[in-house]
Amino acid sequence: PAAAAPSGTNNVIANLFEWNWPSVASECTSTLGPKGYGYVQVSPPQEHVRGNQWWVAYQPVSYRIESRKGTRAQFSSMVNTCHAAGVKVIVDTVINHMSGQDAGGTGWAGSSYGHYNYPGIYQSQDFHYCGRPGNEISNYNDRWEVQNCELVNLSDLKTESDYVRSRIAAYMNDLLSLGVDGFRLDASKHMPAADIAAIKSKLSRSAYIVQEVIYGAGEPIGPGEYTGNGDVHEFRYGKDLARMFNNERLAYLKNFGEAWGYLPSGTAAVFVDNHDTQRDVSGVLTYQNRGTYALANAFMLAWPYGSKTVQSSYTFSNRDAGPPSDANNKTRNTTCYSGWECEHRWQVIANMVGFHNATKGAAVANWYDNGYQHIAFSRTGKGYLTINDEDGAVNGRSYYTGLPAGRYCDVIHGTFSNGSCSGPVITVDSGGWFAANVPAHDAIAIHVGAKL
Ligand code: LM2
Ligand code: CA
Repeated sequence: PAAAAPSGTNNVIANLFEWNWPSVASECTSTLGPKGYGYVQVSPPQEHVRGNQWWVAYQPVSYRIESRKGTRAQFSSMVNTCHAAGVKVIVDTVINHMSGQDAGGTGWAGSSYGHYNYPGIYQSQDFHYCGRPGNEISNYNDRWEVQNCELVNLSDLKTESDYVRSRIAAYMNDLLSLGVDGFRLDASKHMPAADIAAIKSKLSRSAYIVQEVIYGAGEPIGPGEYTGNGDVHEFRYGKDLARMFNNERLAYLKNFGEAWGYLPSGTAAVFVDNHDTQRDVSGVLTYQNRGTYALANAFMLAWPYGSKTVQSSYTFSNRDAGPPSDANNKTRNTTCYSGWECEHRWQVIANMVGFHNATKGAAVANWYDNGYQHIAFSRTGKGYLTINDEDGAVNGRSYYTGLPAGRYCDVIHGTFSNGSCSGPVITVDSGGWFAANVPAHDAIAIHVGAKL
């Protein structure tokens, strides 16, 4: 398949959900680049309907790059700044549909629109009218309906038409001209894979593609049929990982990945949560789970399956609420930990990005589990992680790492920089063993990129 996992050694994606462009730019320089993130995923940049909710961004009214997140000039400058920091940019791209209000109105940047009328872009003949009640998708067991009816009333583009495909490709080519490196294709399940392939063939150059196809048991449209176009999100991953932490056993993670019926690792894109699952899927681990969430991300970043995205969020109690700084519908800068959760900066998560980069390509070896919530494994010759999610500490145990002898920074509890470690140091002996105590619901991680 034409799939391409994000390239480069540093290929963890940080999804800075709802961050404005100037804030993304400064985060690339201050944190994402230095911590080893290879990509930032940004919210949809096109003009959208007005409103305070986060989801206005998922209702395009034109393809002008003018939105609550910032202007075209700010977007362009952000891409350049991130590139200078060694961080590539993936854009959340909304191409299945336009807006959802029946009434129409004026968009964020002043464009007027109707439900099936976007002057100069699309007219009524460019949309599907599926003829089912309210033109709405209701039966996910009906392939045709899922791709030709409307998702929550959003006017559904005729992606089989060459004009529509060309118009979408023109938008994506405009983004490519500004230097973007990849696209998250929103609502991919609602477009036939062949339509996405046709749009992709009109792009001016190659780009990373990750398609959002939510797995649903027994549904006719599955994530596997999209892998010819690029990566596909493996939604089972975050749900199953949460279930292991919440109700079952970490010991079962021994063969986590393809053996669980998932997509092939090379085309799978995974996360603990994303902006939708953190709101709408019960049981999924999110920032609200604090330490457990950090451990789940540590596991994801240490375990070689799929390409990984770290979600970065803001606190919410109402699922529709926009981000804190945007309460007055203004574009203000993001300030971490003041309503913005900034999970990508949490010590455990940010340091495990370094673990991921240092262990890339090394096979899992030396798996250990106690049958329940205490697990450990190495990435051959490069790193070692043990997670103790038992309710009690595990004391006085030795761990076989197979790592070169030496002194390693425990990157769960400390940060390695300029050759020193701000936390505990783990000593691996000449036989490849270390001894340490692991508190309840805690972990130890060491790798060759953080060796003293
Ligand atoms: C996606 N992937 O396929 C996004 O990840 C998801 O966040 C989007 O839904 C959805 N598809 C459409 O792009 C969000 C949000 C919805 C919201 C839509 C459109 O989860 O709640 O729908 O964006 O903004 C809202 C209202 C809904 C209303 C609709 C149209 O909640 O009740 O439908 O607007 O006015 C009548
Ligand atoms: Ca569609």
